[in-house]
Amino acid sequence: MEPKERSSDKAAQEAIQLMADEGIENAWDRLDAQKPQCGFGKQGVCCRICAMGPCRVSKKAPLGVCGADADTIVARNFLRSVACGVAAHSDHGRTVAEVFIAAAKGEAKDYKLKDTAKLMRLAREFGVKTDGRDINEIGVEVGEIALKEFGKSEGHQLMTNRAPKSRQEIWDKHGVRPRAIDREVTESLHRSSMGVDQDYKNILKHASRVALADGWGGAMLATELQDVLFGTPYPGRGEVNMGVIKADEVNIIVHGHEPILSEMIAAASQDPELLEEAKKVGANGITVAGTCCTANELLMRHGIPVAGNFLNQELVIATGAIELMAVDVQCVMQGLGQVAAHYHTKLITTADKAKIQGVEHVSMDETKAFDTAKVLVKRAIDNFKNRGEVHIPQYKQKAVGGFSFETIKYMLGGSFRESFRPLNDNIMNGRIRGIAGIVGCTNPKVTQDYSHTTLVKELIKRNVLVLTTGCATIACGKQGLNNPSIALEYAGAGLREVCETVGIPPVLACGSCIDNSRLLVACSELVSEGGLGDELAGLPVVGACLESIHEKALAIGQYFVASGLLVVFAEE
Ligand code: SF4
Ligand code: MSK
Repeated sequence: MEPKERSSDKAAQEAIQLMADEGIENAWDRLDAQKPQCGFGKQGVCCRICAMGPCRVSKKAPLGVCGADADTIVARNFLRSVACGVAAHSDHGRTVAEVFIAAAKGEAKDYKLKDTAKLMRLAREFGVKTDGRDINEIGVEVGEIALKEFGKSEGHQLMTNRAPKSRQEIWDKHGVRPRAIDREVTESLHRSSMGVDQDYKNILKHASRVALADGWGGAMLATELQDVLFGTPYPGRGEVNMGVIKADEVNIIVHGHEPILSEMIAAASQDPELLEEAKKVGANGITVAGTCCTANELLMRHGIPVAGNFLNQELVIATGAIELMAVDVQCVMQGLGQVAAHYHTKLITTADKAKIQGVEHVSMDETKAFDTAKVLVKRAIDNFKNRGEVHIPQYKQKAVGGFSFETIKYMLGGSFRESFRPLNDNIMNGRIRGIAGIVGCTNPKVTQDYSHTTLVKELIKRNVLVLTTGCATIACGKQGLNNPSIALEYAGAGLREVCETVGIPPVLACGSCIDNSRLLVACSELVSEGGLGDELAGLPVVGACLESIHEKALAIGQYFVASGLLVVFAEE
């Protein structure tokens, strides 16, 4: 397959060709080697959850050994996938909550509670007393309440109270309002084990409940606590695509999801002593760039450049210009090890729960976060001398990121009257025809980025405001769609007029996978602002995930569905 059939990103096409010329495999080559992929697995009708199986149901053998039919097997597989996605996001949230508490207690001295205004809002929401109390004392209590959401023995997820009353009533009526996050994940595994829940409707109902524990639980907590810890994103400029890698500097790629370490690596790269060290080895500076959602987190808060999305992770190493890649959790391909082995790139895992066989591990200890980051940056500097030939595809685009819920509200209404009113009014008067959340991954089964960017262009042309998260955001960024001056050229007259009046681009980069929770809060605000109906289900809002790969994307899709929103989902 030609590089341009594999990716619509010109930088990626160049790197794919480079790897082919050097005989180095990437995800597309491994996909070719896997073909034809299993048809039973694709339809979800293969069950291997007990030792009487694996059972593959077909016309010839329509039931598994236990008697389970196709509906049960498909529903169980789906529930397990959603639960795994929820576990991934929520474990991320739990890690953030632990660091948050440690920061508030002064045990993780390199982290501070930065956005104290947001902390106070959370405190009020959680019923934490604030009068006359020290900010860190409030932080400890807020963090401990957040941490309890994962394993509390009674009550429902606190954040579900943010949804419109009408939606809460629907959840209660159907018994799907989520309890403790861990409980919903555990119950998913129990229900889907052999001989338990064998009514597909009942199984799918629990898929909604566990997914809601993510959207209005684990992921939402992760976003809120990260905002307090690292600052709530505000629009700022950055650059996107492999052209951000600098031939004359030490380059470090941070990849994965949790900003706990990447924030520190970004800070350490500015350390005067380390910059001096870089000079000594002949480099003009230190560039830190991100891939995947770590990139979104850093772009949103610091304008740190983005080197690419999921399918770019192997390609950036093929530039020959990456001294070190530090990875934490989620969406990190094991294939990185063999690609890095062809170059001088030092690949290092940092999360104790996510090691790769044969890859060096440096344990991230939040009590010594900055020191750990400095060690990694120094390793990168020391590796600069080992560089061979460098081929950096010279493509990059300017982008504006940082559209948190708070920012959108502020920009729409202004500092004294921040509100969604102008958005509701412009939807009601027809200038804006609706809102679309374009989210999710990039899958080698389809031409990289093509579906996301084509859909976004078509939507804004038809006056639909677009909000993006995850790798879809980076896909848009690579094609200039997060650059207001380029994106406005594609926008229809009504949308363009509103965007120019308010000062927002027609495509709003809203962050990483966990930040889809920002979209839920925004939808609730559309309802409470009035004029668009009193339920999430009635809103002119759609979510689309067209290049999905990860179980997290299924969890996101399902919590949007269970929140009453229309979702379009595809993986090829
Ligand atoms: Fe087969 Fe039933 Fe066991 Fe699944 S649970 S592997 S369908 S026997
Ligand atoms: S990184 S889950 S490939 S969006 Fe969040 Fe990208 Fe999907 Fe991973």
